[in-house]
Amino acid sequence: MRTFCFRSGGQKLNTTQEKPEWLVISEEVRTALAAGRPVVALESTLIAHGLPWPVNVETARESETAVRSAGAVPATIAVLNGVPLVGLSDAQLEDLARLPNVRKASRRDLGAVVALKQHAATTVSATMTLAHAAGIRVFATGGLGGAHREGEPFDISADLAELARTPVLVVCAGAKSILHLPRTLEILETFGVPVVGYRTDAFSTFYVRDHVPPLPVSVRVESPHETAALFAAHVRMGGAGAVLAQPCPVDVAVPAAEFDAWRSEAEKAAIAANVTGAKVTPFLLARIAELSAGRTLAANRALIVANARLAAEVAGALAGFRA
Ligand code: PSU
Ligand code: MN
Repeated sequence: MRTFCFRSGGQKLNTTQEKPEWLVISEEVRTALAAGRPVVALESTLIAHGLPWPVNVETARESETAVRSAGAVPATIAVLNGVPLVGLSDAQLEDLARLPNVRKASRRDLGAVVALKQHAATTVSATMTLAHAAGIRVFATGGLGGAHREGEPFDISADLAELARTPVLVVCAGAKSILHLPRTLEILETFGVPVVGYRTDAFSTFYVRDHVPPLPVSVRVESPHETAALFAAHVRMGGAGAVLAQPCPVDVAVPAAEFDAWRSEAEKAAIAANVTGAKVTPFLLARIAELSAGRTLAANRALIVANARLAAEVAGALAGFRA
């Protein structure tokens, strides 16, 4: 059997068959992968922890629809009853959006939630791990995790470490504007992760489009085809993850000055409430959504869907770069 290998850190991705037996891939996703058709992974932490009901399930469904309209198959990823699933059904997606006590799992938690038969929403890091195991190369989310500004200085998202080791292209609106963005970019450079600006020279900063000063991307591309060529070359030469950063849709983006006031207020509230660890990001996002009277929620939703659409276009272009 002919196999196509994408090497990274000693890992080998076999994009024909032989999926690991511990992973459950939906029929539709399996068929698409076997036929070499484009598939886009979607994460579940933004459903369970990043957005409130019912915006969460609506956003998840809109993202899946956007992927399909652009000619790819969506594969929303989560762990239910200890089973890692690639390609949730609509009922599973709704369960995940409604369940109150779903664990937020990054890469380090995957073994635990499987062994203990728990439900878990997967962050960027855990979703990349499972997408890669399934043979999916493109993944869409809202904003990356990164280095936080306040609190514990070593609170640096596992998303960054995952990008260093797993060959998946993460399509996002850059990193969350609640983060220390220059530090986040420095860490990505240290880890050898290309930060690709989609039709922009400035790194995207989630809800905000006018970050001052503009932060540099490592390279700019103009099309899905250029993105696919870049990512294929990166992986062929032993690279792992890459970031494709697209700015938030202009009609819903929030001005930096307004955002900064909400952010610092939310940070103070997090410190006062002693919020640490994995709870920091969901807490800040929820508080900022309240302070902005829902404006950041609308922006978050729109940017997630826009990223899903772009990811589908890139996955289509990447289908032409197999070997
Ligand atoms: N994008 C969003 N909302 C989110 C996230 C991404 O629009 O809630 C999630 C992703 O799952 C990402 C996580 O991995 O936030 C980062 O969490 P932490 O800072 O704890 O690593
Ligand atoms: Mn963290």
